[in-house]
Amino acid sequence: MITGAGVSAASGVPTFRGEDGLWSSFRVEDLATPEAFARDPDLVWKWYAWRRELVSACKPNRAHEVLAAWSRRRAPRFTLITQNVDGLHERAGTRNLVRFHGSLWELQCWKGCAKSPPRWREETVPLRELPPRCPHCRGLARPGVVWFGEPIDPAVLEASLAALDCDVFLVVGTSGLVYPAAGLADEARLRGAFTVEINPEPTEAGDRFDLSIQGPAEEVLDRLDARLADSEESSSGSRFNSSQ
Ligand code: BJW
Repeated sequence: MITGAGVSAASGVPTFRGEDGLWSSFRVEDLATPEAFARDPDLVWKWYAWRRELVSACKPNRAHEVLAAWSRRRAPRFTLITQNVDGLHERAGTRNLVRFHGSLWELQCWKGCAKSPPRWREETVPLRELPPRCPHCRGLARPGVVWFGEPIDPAVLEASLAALDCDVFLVVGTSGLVYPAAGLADEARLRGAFTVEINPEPTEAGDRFDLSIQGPAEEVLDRLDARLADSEESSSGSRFNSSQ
């Protein structure tokens, strides 16, 4: 399955597109491209520092909780590919998580110096220095996220493609406009998965899914979880009865 910003909307994390989305107040080209960072790292870091503070005050909602519970016990080959960088799936305890667009809570050396690891965790809020520095070369550090025009980490892409060989592929809370993430559901369907979209609004990708469930993720997933629990209960009940 894949999730997008809509999964965190009920936690108070703004989505990107739409009326109240981040891109209605900020220009992508000024903030979420390597060119923007090269031009004005202070501005880009102010925006990321603000988002880190905002997210650190948010908690996982029912959608994160249900998916975390499924990852722990319900589906044997469960993989959650998330486009979200907020860390709320991790905080809910999700297993087998693939972070497609990186994390707000990781940094990288902007120059990719030989001594620094590709990414390191930095969860201090507020950051001790702004813009933060690479601890190895003292050059600029950058947020460990994937900006427009940047490739997806090959290991992340490989893990994501492996997860597409599945029976059911859920697409939850994403506008499906950003590639290559948006193409994953199509590929899963080509490989034989039943694809299901969960979103309160119709999306451009909507007619490419086998089923679209219109509603907020935190409500739809809660209802699905309750249904699955009911059907598990009745099937274990019938097994018990038949062996009497
Ligand atoms: C609810 C809800 C509730 C509300 N419950 N739902 C043409 C074709 C193919 C590709 C391209 C193309 N033209 C340009 C490209 C490339 C570009 C791209 O896709 N652009 C499109 C905009 C056209 N892609 C890239 O650049 C990617 N890289 C790439 O292609 O590399 C190629 C390459 C190869 C080799 C060398 C070099 C390059 C990288 C994309 C990176 C995206 N990065 C961002 C920022 C991450 C960091 C950060 O957060 O700061 O990722 S942009 C932003 O969009 C973020 C998100 O992960 C991503 C997707 O957004 P998402 O999650 O779908 O959010 P929204 O806001 O769009 O939608 C929210 C949805 O929730 C809505 O539908 C609501 O209705 C719903 N919702 N409440 C459920 N309660």
